[in-house]
Amino acid sequence: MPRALITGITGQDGLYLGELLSSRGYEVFGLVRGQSNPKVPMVERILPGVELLEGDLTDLPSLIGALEVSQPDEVYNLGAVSFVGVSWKQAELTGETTGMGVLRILEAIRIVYGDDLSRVRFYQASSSEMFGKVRETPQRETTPFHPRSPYGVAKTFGHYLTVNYRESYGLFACSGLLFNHESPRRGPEFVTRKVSRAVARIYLGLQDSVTLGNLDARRDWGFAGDYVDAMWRMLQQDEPDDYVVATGETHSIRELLDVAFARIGVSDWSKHVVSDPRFFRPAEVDILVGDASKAREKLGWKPTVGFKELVEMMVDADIKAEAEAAGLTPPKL
Ligand code: NAP
Ligand code: F7E
Repeated sequence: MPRALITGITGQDGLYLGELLSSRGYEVFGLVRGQSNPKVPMVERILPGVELLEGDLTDLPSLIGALEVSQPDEVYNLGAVSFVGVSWKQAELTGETTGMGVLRILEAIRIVYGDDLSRVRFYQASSSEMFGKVRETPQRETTPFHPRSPYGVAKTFGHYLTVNYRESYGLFACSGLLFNHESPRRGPEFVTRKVSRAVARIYLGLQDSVTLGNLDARRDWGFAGDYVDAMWRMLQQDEPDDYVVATGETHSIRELLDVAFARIGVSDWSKHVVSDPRFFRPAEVDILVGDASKAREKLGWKPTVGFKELVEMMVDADIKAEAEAAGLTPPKL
C-alpha cells in the first residue's frame, strides 16, 4: 500500500487530494497545525481513513517527526499562507510558511531519508501568481516570472528551491504551476466563493449586496477536483518535471458575476455589487491564462469542468448550505 503525506490537508486541495489518494489505495497521512485545530472534525468526516499528524511548516522538528512516523512514498506540500491579499499584511509569516516552509520540508526529507532519497517523491504547490505581471500570454512553463505580491515572491522561492533540490540531490521533485482552481470547498476569502456565497444569500433574502475590489482582473479558473489529479499524475512519471495546470480560458470578475447572478435569474447585478478600494491590492495581477499543453501531452491531463459549470456548482452548493444554516427551504432554481 503506497503511503502519502499531505501538508495543508485541512485546505481545499488537501481534502480533494486526500479523497483521490484514498480512492487509489494509498495510506494517507495529513499534517495539521495548531494545538486545537477547529478543522479536524471536518477533515475526519470527509477523510475517515486518514491519519492526522501534528506539525507546522515553520517548525522543522515537527516535519521530521511527521516524516519519520508516516515514512511516505510521496509528499505533497500544499500547506501555505495562500491568500494573496493577506500576504502584504503578514509578509513575514507568508515568507516563513509559503517560502521557507518549502526549504524546511525539503531539508526534513533529506534528514529522514538520508542516502536513500530515491524512496520518496515530492510535489510542490507552485502558483500562476509567480507569473504576476505577465511577460507573455498564455503563460507556459518557460514564461519568466514577475511576482506581484509577497505571496508570489514566496512561491517563486519555493519553486526554485524544488528545482534546485532535484538538480542538487537527484530528488524526484515536481513543481505544479497551478492556475486558480475553485470548488464549493474554496475558502470564503477568495473571490469566487465570496461571490457564490453572497449570490446564494441574496437569493435567499439574507443579504442585499456584496462588496468587492477590482472587477476587471482576469483569471483562468478551473475545478480543484481536476487539479489534484494533475498533482498525482506528476509524481507517477518516469522523470520529475514542472507543469502548468490550467484550463486555457480567462474570465473577468465581471463575467464571474454575470454567471453567478444569472443562476438566480438576475441579469443586471449592478445594484447588488459595491466596489470598494479596501479590496484593491497594492499591486495587481491583471490577467492570467495558462497553456497546459505539456500537462495534456505528458500527463494525459485535461480539465473536466468548464467555467459556467464551476460557478453554478458553487452557487448551488452555497444556496443549499446557507438555506440549511438559516433553517429555510430554498425555492427551486
Ligand atoms: P487553502 O485552502 O488556503 O489551504 C492552505 C493549507 O495550508 C491549510 O490546510 C492550512 O492549514 C495550511 N497551512 C497554513 N499555514 C500552515 C503552517 N504554518 N503549517 C502547516 N500548514 C499550514 O489552500 P488551497 O487552495 O487548498 O491551496 C493548496 C496549495 O496550493 C497552497 O500552497 C496554495 O498556495 C497553492 N495554490 C493554490 C491555488 C488555488 O487556486 N487554490 C493555485 C495555485 C497554488 P489551516 O487550515 O490550519 O489554516
Ligand atoms: O483573487 C480580485 C483580486 O483572492 C482573484 C489563490 O488560491 O489563486 C488564488 O489567488 C482576483 C484578484 O485569488 C475581490 O484582486 C476583486 O485579481 O480569488 P482571489 P488570487 O489572488 O488569484 C492563485 C493561483 C494562488 O496561488 C492563490 O493561493 O479577484 N478581486 N474583488 C477580489 N479578490 C478577493 N479575494 N476579494 C474581493 O473582494
